[in-house]
Amino acid sequence: MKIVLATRNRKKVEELQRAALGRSLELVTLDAYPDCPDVVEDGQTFRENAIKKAVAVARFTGCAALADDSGLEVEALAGRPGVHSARYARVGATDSENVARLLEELAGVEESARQARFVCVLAMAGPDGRVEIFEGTVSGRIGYTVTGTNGFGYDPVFFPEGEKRTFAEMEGREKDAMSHRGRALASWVAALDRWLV
Ligand code: ITT
Repeated sequence: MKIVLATRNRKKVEELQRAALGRSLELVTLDAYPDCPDVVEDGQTFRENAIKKAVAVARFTGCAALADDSGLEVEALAGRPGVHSARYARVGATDSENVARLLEELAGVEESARQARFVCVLAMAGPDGRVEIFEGTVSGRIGYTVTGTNGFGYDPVFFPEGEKRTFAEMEGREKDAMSHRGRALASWVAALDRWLV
């Protein structure tokens, strides 16, 4: 079965591809569709944005499409950056700019108040307009400094609950086993039978 990965984030692509390893799926990236228009992510929720991205790509390509909308919700910031995680510091921000802004906003916030969670919403859309949603979350806390070089985004400041290492200090597979995306992808894999034609 051919599925187009409806994301321009290469690190997400790596994580999505790992979940599909060993399964008879042909995962294609948007590199194969250079004219596919960018989707404006103006939804108020991860779910809205994920559906918008998946449906647009399925329509454009005529294939099933899998989109991922995800982000970090920090308790002390009333759930921010949330759906704005990718553009927290500014539109087009780099990961380090976003992380720097987060650490600045949390300066002086004590350890017990640094709880956060990552959320991942996957939307699978068919060219016929059918959509299915899969969600995953992981709780943890935000550290005080950047630690580790693996992963992407806020990984170097996120300690999953019960762990002494950030996601950026873990190998990809270790992160997958406990991450928001890993959990959403496990439900997606379990539902794939429903999509096979
Ligand atoms: P696409 O929309 O093209 O998929 P994007 O990076 O813009 O790519 P989002 O709008 O879903 O994707 O924003 C997700 C942001 O949330 C991402 O850029 C990171 O800053 C953060 N994020 C999501 N998952 C993460 C993870 O596993 N580790 C660290 N940060 C993550």
